Amino acid sequence: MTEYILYYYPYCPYCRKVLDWLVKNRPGWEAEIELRDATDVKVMDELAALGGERQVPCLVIDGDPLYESADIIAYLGGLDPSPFGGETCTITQGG
Ligand SMILES: N[C@@H](CCC(=O)N[C@@H](CS)C(=O)NCC(=O)O)C(=O)O
Repeated sequence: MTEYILYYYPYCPYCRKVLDWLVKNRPGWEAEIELRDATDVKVMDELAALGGERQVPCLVIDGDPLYESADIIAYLGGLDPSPFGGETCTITQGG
């Protein structure tokens, strides 16, 4: 099972692009992707330690960071939609 965490800023246009894509294309995504708001400096520090860059959006896939909104959407678009709303992804808590 794959764990997904999306680091984002609420008002970042690149983050909105990813979130809007999810809303449109992956019903049920909220249950599968944990959101972490990086406007909290502790969360951004966590992302920087994990991924090496202080930039959002960043999708962390089983601990591996994927930066760049276009790359994130391309990655998500290549996934079989069935895990979203299905039962093959971990539902993470917190954030
Ligand atoms: N090319 C990137 C641009 C992302 C970007 O510029 N993100 C800004 C927020 S809108 C950022 O993380 N800035 C660093 C900061 O605020 O510390 C993408 O498409 O994801």
